[in-house]
Amino acid sequence: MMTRIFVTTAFAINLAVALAPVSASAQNWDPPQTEPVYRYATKTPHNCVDRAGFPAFLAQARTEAQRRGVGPRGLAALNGITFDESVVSRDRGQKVFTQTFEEFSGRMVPPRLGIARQKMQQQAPLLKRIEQQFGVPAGIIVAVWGLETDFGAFLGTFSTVRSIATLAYDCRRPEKFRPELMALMKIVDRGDLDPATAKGAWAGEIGQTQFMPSSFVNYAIDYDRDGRIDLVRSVPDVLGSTANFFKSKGWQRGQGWQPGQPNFAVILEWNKAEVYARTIAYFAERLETGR
Ligand SMILES: [Ca+2]
Repeated sequence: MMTRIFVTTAFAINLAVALAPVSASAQNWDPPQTEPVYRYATKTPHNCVDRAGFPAFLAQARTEAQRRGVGPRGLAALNGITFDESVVSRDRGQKVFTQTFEEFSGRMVPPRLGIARQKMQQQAPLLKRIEQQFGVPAGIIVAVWGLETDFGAFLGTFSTVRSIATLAYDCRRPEKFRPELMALMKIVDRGDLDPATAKGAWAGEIGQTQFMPSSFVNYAIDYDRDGRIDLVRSVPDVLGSTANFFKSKGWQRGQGWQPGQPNFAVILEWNKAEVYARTIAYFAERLETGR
């Protein structure tokens, strides 16, 4: 959902806080009440935290997680984790998104339409059940699935635990990623993610529709009822969880989702970049109308 190229907030806002003091020692492990304004990626020094302090930070994170009820399996997720410089490089390299809707949708949608239509057919019974239960049209779910990971084909190669731990320690967005680290340890603890094999995008998104750990905890569901939530391998869990996210964020059954219609605001909850949200809406419309 929080697709890597869209993580930065608006250019003007970022510039305004480019000189804000760095508070790498912030100790808040709870999600911020309001969306923080982050330091502008390319203006934040790469080496703004002391790498030597990373093991102590991990120890602190374990203590905090234990205090929150995370058991041995979750705590062990941080064993042997090292700071990932390549994650910081990716973070600092984030450019402000400048493509227009026409450019972006033109690049993303036509090459995926054929396989998306196949997926609509292959998964028709599941998608129908999801639409009945959650009120979210199949086209929306399949559009998101295609845009995020090409229907599960490309999940990414970064260690999820290492990425999240690195960003939680780094100076730019600790207020976002420390709560994500707590959520991730919880997911591992309950057996829904294997830390040794969990791989994904550089910013720690999980599974076929790229849930951040906090969204995983709040919205992911065991839709195939096998006793665990698997957003990496179980298509029913992936699609059901994605629909549950949209429903939980206020999706109105039977209402439109184009800009200006009630459900467009819900698509923006998935990704607040307007061009991306409009592309989901457009892709879904193509799939729903068959045109
Ligand atoms: Ca399951």
